[in-house]
Amino acid sequence: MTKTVLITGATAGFGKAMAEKFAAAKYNCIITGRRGELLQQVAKELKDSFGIEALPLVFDVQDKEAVYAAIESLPHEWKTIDVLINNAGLALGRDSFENADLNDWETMIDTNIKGLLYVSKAVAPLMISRKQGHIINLGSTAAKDAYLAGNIYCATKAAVDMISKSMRIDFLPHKIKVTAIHPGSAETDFSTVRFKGDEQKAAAVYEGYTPLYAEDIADIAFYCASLPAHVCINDLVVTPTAQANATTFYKG
Ligand code: NDP
Ligand code: 8X3
Repeated sequence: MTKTVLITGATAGFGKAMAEKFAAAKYNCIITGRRGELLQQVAKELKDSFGIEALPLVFDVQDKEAVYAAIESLPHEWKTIDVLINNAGLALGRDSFENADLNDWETMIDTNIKGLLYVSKAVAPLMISRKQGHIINLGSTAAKDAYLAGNIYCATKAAVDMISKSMRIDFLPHKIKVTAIHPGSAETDFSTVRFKGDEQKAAAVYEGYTPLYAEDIADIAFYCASLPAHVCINDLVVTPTAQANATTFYKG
């Protein structure tokens, strides 16, 4: 039977690569993001390239009502979501605690924590009623260790780590798998967003070593989702070979 994956933040980066990976394996894809035109374009590419069904849903994960309205509006045949990938997220700024912008902090908290909770709360009943499902949350090496001027981004990802652990316990009776994937440095739009469009600063993050690419994370997410029903990867940390943990790199 055809399976369905819902991927948040599929207009770029990991989310787009994951949509392509799952579509290539003939999953039907519900893809979300705020940039409607881009999302429509991704949906068209998925349908044209892989011959699957793709449903674009435009909403901001920070907007609780919009999240619920979008999930409730799903046509019946799209409600059998086998895999939910909570990927939408961002870092804003790289400033020390005393200099950081409160608005940046609030956006990261509202997106990375509250957005993930809204989507999960809206989708979980659909999985619970079927007694099956898999939720994959995107954490980060920043969840495992704080780094200089990473403060609230690290805190939001540590929250994703703990939310994943608690989901795994609470969803046990419902046979829902929960996997947290924690990537290290990956070259996507992430740093351009973090540095608010400063491409030079963004490019400098990836200089002197080979970072991860979006396709690496897509392969890993697909592998986690493809294991037999009795096997669940709980927590997976993946870094470039040149990165040992959140703070230690070998460059040059
Ligand atoms: P990108 O910036 O390339 O992509 C982020 C995606 O999230 C976009 O599709 C964007 O879509 C979506 N998004 C952001 N904010 C919102 C929002 N408020 N509502 C809906 N969608 C939103 O980044 P990555 O692919 O690198 O990041 C994906 C996830 O992986 C994030 O959670 C990030 O924290 C995490 N991560 C990234 C790492 C990296 O080094 N790149 C490493 C570890 C974790 P749109 O703008 O259209 O809304
Ligand atoms: C993104 C990777 O190292 O910028 O989560 O925190 S890092």
